[in-house]
Amino acid sequence: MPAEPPTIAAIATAPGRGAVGIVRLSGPASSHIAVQLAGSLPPPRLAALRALRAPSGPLIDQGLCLFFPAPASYTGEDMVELQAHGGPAVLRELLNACCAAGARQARPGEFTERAFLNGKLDLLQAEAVASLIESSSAQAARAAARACAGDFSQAVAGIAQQLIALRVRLEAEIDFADDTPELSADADTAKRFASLRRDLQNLLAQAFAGARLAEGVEVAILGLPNTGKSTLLNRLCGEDRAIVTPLAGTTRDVLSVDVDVDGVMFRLADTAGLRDTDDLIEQEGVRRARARALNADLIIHVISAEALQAPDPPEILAALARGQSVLRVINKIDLVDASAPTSAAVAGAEVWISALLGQGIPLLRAALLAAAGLADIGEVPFTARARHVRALEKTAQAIAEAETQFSAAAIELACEHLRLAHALLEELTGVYTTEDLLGAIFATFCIGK
Ligand SMILES: Nc1nc2c(ncn2[C@@H]2O[C@H](COP(=O)(O)OP(=O)(O)OP(=O)(O)O)[C@@H](O)[C@H]2O)c(=O)[nH]1
Ligand SMILES: [Mg+2]
Repeated sequence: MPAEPPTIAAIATAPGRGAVGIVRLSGPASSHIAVQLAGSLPPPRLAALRALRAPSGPLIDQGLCLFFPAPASYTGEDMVELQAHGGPAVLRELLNACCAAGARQARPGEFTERAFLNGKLDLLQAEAVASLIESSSAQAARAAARACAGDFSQAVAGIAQQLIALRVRLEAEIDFADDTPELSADADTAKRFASLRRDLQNLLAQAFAGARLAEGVEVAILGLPNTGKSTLLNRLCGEDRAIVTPLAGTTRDVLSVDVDVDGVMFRLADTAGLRDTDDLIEQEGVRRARARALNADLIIHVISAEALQAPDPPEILAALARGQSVLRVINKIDLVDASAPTSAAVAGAEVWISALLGQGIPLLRAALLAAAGLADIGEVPFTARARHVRALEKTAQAIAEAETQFSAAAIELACEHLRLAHALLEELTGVYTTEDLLGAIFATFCIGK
């Protein structure tokens, strides 16, 4: 018999003061602990008013008590919710009382981890719970709610089914290797490979968009000094955040500001102008700008319309060589004559703006979405994480490899790669997990979730 899990308790509502605050318990001793605090338990799932006190202690508060017997609860275990007045002292006292009565404080994400371990949610749904809580736009929240409800998991299951059908078919061929495979069966298998590849590419694109929506896009604003990088940052966030002066070399520290573009969070980093300099402080600024460029999902390269002939800084060439997305933004168009291309005249690769006057900014916002791979994506079907995108990419590689082997009639090798692809998908939904992976995932949750 496995040992009973400890009963855990946590304050489930956000820190601070509120009208109502909730302490919840999960585990086999939940009802026993709640009886010590509340005197008696109400019938399952019915709220009742109770005087709440520490075991044989003074009154802490009067509040509502709710009992959710296993398995019909969030975690799948017995759970109790105590709803009291939402003051930090009251809730701390209630939590202490739960611990005095036999509970231990929950770790971050431990309730959801138990829900996962008890089969209430798969791993994709569990991670979506955190994304839903962290959502900072309505679109991100809607997509996270769909992922919580299982939309992403179902899409992965659809791919897994196709994969299983293909494995069954190919493994049967190995078993009957002496019989010559029929040509029609081969053509059918090839078709199945093609359809699997196509569906997986679609899912990958959706997961990519979902991850960008949930996690935001890291953007580094780079360029030569005095091109208007800080002015652009201020324009995009609508606030006077970065210092702007006519002097080249004004910005030294990296300044990060979150900007919402159609529900997607762009984390813009204004950086020091790129140049060789003897100034020690500016040198450090340039070093920081380069470091920021390395980790950016997207680089905005700001160029002055007055100095279009200036060679691109080596940092930009290096970013392009690394395969990073670079959006060229020609700024200060108000200073050049009317024959210069206007923002509308240049499609895609370059955007022409005046950060000072606000010209071309709507186009720039659209170009940011496009450069981040989110143009015309419409409503993103579900949120995802970078982990999922990586796993799906590896799955796609394994399937491509299997297809190559199949075309070369190396059926056993093809099966081996399909087996790997299948294992990768199962790791995604949590059929197979390691403690390390679970630890890393749930540690990012808040306590009480
Ligand atoms: N006319 C015009 N001036 C601009 C525009 N954008 C910025 N400027 C001016 O250009 C100068 C430099 O602007 P900043 O935003 O500080 O430039 P920067 O690229 O951040 O400069 P460093 O931090 O020194 O690298 C300031 O005097 C701005 O007012 C623009 O669109 N049009
Ligand atoms: Mg600046």
